[in-house]
Amino acid sequence: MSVREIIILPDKRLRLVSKPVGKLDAETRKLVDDMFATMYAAPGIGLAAIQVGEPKRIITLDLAKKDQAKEPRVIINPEVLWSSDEKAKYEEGCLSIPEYYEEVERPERVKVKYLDLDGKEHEVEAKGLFATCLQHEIDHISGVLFIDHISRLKRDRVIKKFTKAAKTAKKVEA
Ligand code: K1U
Ligand code: ZN
Repeated sequence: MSVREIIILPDKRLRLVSKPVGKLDAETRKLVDDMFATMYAAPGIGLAAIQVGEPKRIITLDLAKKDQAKEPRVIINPEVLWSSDEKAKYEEGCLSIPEYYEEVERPERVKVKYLDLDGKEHEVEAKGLFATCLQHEIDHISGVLFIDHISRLKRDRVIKKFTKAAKTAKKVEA
């Protein structure tokens, strides 16, 4: 199991639409293991494969609290079957936009169909933080970031800040 590097805004790969996973083979299992290692090390409660540079429709989640046993979930090729009209607001963060948090409004509940690592199909109705996190990760595999759900002014400001930081880091490297 390896902790991989998480790609950071404004990396263009974050805007890719990830491809469905075909074979659930040893390579897929290794990627999922690495995603959990990366997510727990960050630490985070969710991760999409594209955040470690792999444009595949794979998500890992674990919403267990610090003092609770781990509850790892793997969500492959998710499809949103239904979203509630009722909305909920949650202050979101993103491992690809470190130390930036903003309130986002999304459907309060969603019904999602997905495959597990054995290729078994599941349907889950999520609410609360689970629904928020699931939608945030499904956005990632469609090239959408949580900052796309906030005002243009705030989004432009955060993109500018991270673009400047990336340029400075490149200069220091050279
Ligand atoms: O996809 C990601 O970038 C991971 C992100 C998921 C997420 C968080 C909050 C709302 C929606 C989606 C994170 O995990 S950010 C870190 C975080 O929220 C957290 C980290 C440790 C403990 C508890 C929360
Ligand atoms: Zn994110």
